[in-house]
Amino acid sequence: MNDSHHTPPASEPLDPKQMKGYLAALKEESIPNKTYLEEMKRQVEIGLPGADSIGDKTISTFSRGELPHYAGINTLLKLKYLEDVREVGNYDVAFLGIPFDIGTTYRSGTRFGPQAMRRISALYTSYFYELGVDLVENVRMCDLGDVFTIGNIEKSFDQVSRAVSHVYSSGCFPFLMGGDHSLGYPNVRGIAPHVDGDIGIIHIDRHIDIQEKDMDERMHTCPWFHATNIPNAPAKNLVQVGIGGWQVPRPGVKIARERGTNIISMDDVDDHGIDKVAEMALEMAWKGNVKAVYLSFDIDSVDCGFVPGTGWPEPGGFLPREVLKLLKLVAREGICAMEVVEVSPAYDTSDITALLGVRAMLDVLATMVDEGILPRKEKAVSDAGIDGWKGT
Ligand SMILES: [Mn+2]
Repeated sequence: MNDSHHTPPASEPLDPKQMKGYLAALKEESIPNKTYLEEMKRQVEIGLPGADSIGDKTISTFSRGELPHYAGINTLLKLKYLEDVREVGNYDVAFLGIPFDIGTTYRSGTRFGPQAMRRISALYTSYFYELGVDLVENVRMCDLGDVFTIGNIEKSFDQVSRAVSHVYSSGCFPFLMGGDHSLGYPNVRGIAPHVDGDIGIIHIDRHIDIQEKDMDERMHTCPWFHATNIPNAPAKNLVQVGIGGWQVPRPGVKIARERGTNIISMDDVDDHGIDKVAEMALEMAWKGNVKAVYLSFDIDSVDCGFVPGTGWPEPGGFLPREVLKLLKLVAREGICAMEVVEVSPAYDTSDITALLGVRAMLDVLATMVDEGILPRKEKAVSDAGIDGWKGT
């Protein structure tokens, strides 16, 4: 018999009972549904019992909750709209819109990003299959509405830092829905003064976003120059992942080099894979006296074929599945806040860009719930509250 033609030994057959898909189905049984049942009851109370001809008695006459997914008024995940922001400390997690796009340098429209994410979030439930987490059973969440931004970059930055500072110092975890990427600066400025130590930044993007000014203003090409001027946000703890292509301005590259930020390009991701890159990014972001890591997710870090709804689309970025994995690996170590920026619905197709923005936030949230990081056990260190950011 000719050895070169022998059939290789069959690999071990996979055990269906050890597949993650099967194990996740088992885990579902152990998730409580107390909040869900209470909520169904409440909906029938306030929405009135349904018509006699309807057999399912959880159906109300007026739609007042998750169902039908095509009905209702869309806050994020149809969560409670928290009108009185003074109550935000009663919640573990707040989704806050920042409708701001005058920092854009090409296509505008990200001021409608928060609305687009809220609208498409209606098709999600609060249960995440893979992790076996049902958010409503574990964390108190609200939609805090939007920051009042105006047609002036610097004054809007002040409004944004004030709002973010208020949410963060209340002990509530902020998900910040942009808006353009210039928001990275006022967002970090609202949080950094409340951190007892340094703050690291993991910045996922195709663009380097660290020049001082662009067309004489602090545009969306500039957030990290100004954020890393904050005394406890050192550039050595800024990690920029996914950078590359033809839209990386040389003035920004010069600053990144001078300040010694950590740059992991898409080629590096290709060479080393998501797990290794996540490990490196976490190590660099948390190095030294860092007590909190801020996560900045620019939707345009994903290949433009998946995210048409953005201002500076660039081919060759992450696949959605890759970036979701990266985000979850970062979230597993705990972050202090997350922003999703550059969703621009006017250029979107079937809401897919906004949908990925929502997905990114919810995957990060579910991961932190699964890890026991949320609900947060302690409030921010500084009680300085809404004007705490003025300390820097
Ligand atoms: Mn970008």
